[in-house]
Amino acid sequence: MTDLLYQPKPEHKFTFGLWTVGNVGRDPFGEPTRPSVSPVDLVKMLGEIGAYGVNFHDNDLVPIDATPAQRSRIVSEFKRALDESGLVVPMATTNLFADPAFKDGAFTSNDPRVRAYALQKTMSAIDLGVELGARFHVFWGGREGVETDAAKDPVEGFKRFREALNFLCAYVTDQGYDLKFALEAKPNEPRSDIYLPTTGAMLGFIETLDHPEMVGVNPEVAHEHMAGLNFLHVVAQAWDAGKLFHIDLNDQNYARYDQDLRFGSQNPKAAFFLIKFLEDVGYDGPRHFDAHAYRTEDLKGVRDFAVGCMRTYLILEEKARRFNEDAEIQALLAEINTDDGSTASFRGEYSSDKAAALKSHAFDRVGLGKRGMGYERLDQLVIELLLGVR
Ligand code: GCO
Ligand code: MN
Ligand code: MN
Repeated sequence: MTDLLYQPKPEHKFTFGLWTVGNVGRDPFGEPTRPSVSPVDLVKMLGEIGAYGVNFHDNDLVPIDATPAQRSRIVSEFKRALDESGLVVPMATTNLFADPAFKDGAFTSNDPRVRAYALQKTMSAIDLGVELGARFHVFWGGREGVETDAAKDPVEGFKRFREALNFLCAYVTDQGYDLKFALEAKPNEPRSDIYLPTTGAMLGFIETLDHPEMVGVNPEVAHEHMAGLNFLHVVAQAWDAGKLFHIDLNDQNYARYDQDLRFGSQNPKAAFFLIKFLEDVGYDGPRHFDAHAYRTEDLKGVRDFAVGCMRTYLILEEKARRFNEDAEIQALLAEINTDDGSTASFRGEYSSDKAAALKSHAFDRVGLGKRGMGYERLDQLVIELLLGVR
């Protein structure tokens, strides 16, 4: 019964990257603990568990040194697998971090040949994504940063990144592609410091581009938690700016290395408010899980991990519905937001009369300070809802 209720289906728009369910369990201290699975088999598995789509970096699908003939064989096999499983490709991205050529960054590398190669590689990755139906291209600049500020002037870094994005926006327009860019911020890992470290920084940067309307953000839970931020607030700002093009869902202990934990497994309360927000505002983009199974898991554990991400989303969605329908919670919220009407004439547009009236209004400051807000009771109701006794 419960299983049927939280059964992931394509209509839920759950997506996974090839690199997430394909993660082999390598870490900086140890070799892979799982066999590598082909993109075709990963697609098959995702279809079986009810996912909607699959995303990839260019080289998750086509090896960096593949010949044109190999590329076309791989792409047609992949297309067949997509057709058979009913999966779509909503997003693609470029691997601009794995190859040693990118050790000093891609678009911001100090070597102009690397910067040109990064543009070339990204144009090809865009072509590949579009060929498979992608509507978004994500830019995660994992190596666009430094270990030492002696190496680069950050303003020069922003300028190079801006030039690259302007060039690529123009390329997309020139090709007639229906494609948008989503910038993904991360404060560190693999570089000591990555430029434009938060989604907020990206939102500011986007407005300096030639075509800001083509560019939005792809915020990731773990990345903002690594920066010590409240992810809901980050997402809300992106949404408010009309820039929430895509989202990377996972989980992360605030004070640790980049963990990529199963969605909702570390901070279920924060995950609840996030899902409540996405559902309340009507976000209709893909729900992409950018996480991976614990290194302790075999392939069965990878499947458990992927199903777990989706089930937790659906369970939290159900909790959000119950929050919205809970009479006690809603009455409390109404009470908290009560308006005695005494300040109505001060609201809205500025006028000098309004300003003068407001300046001379007598407020009961001491009385205002005495009011209890009732948030303890409200939050306890949320906790009881989440813990399943409500
Ligand atoms: C990370 C990032 C990546 C990106 C991916 C898509 O921490 O490694 O989250 O997984 O999301 O490269 O651009
Ligand atoms: Mn990440
Ligand atoms: Mn990510």
